[in-house]
Amino acid sequence: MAAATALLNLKKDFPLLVNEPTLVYLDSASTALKPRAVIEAVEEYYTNYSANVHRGLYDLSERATAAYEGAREKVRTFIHAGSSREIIFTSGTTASINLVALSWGRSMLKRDDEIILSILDHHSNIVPWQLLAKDIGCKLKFIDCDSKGRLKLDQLSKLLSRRTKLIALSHVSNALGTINQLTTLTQKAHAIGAKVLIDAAQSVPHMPLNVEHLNCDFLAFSGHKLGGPTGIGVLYAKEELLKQMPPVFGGGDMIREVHTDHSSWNDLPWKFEAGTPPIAQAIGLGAAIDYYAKIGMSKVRAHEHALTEYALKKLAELPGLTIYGPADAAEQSGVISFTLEGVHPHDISSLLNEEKIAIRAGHHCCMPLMDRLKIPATARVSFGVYNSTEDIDRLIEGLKKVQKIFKV
Ligand code: 7TS
Repeated sequence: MAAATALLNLKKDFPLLVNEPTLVYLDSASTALKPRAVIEAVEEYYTNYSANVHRGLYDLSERATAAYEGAREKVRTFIHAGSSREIIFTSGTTASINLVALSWGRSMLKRDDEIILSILDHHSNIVPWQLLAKDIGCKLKFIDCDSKGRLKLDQLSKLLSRRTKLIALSHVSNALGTINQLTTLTQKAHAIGAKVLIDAAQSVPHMPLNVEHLNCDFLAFSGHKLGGPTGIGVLYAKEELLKQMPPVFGGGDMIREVHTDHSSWNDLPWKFEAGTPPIAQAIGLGAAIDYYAKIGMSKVRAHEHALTEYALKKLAELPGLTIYGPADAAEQSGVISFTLEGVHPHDISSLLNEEKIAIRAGHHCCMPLMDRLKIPATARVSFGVYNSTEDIDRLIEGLKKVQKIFKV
């Protein structure tokens, strides 16, 4: 039985669940539901002070600027960065990783330099590096995982070489939920002068995170997976790196001076934020951070750990069900991937949908991992602060119905 004391009771904070009380939403790894406070913060901006930022010398614009920059400060505090100059607003994890590849990658790497990724990674942390590799001739290497989806970190010493310039990998696997232990990896990378990029899309929303303790050079995440709006994300990078990196997009706001034959760049972080930024989205992300910070990320993790433990136990009781991933709540975030013998994952998802249960089925944007596991797809449930053990009981009942229909 799950540690009941750890469980939160927060459905009432989420208008979508209040309006749809019979819905069981188990797809938070795709995107998280939005708490009322986020929706209200966005509405407040559009209703009462929807001016542009950094340019108007009038009250409304100053208010918008203060709210936008205030959101940056909330992000800084939330991930424990040393300075708000290290927090760049982007449109999401994908954009953040691409920014590093296009700016740092193109300016700092040369032909035959090496980048180490992992087989667990999302396409967003593979394809930008493939594009870079094609562009400049650098090489990609992959850390493998074992049959339980744990990274084989002992391979690192073989993979690292004097040509290694970057290790980029996910903190938590979106497909299997594995929590990757990164401290030793970061130390080893730094010992040979390589940088470390952490794709924290699936960790920032689910556990306490401190970039100074992680000692990473870059870290990327998306606002929408943390209950914020879509269209906003964050790139954290160490200030000394951002100072050396050229801008990727040119335009308004990112310049200090523009002449017909040359331009100079604005201070950090604005050097990397060309054009009108996603103002409402940043303000909404700030409200999401307030919401999660008030709960406390240790409590969020404890809640999701309890749900994962409960779900792993219940799922293991179903005949013909195979779990991919560690199948140990201590080693995984609130993501569980599985298959049911004799039923395609897409059929599981469609039939559960008829029971008003939303889960994801497919390759989860992790085709190399699916190839490695020799499966085309899995069914995946993923939890958020609003889920309950009743949701998992409904899932189990739904899966029993699926088995009945397929006579397995
Ligand atoms: N990295 C990881 C680890 C992810 O899980 C995702 C999205 C991304 C990067 C990309 O984030 P985006 O906000 O830029 O799109 N993961 C998922 C998922 O698991 N299901 O839908 C999206």
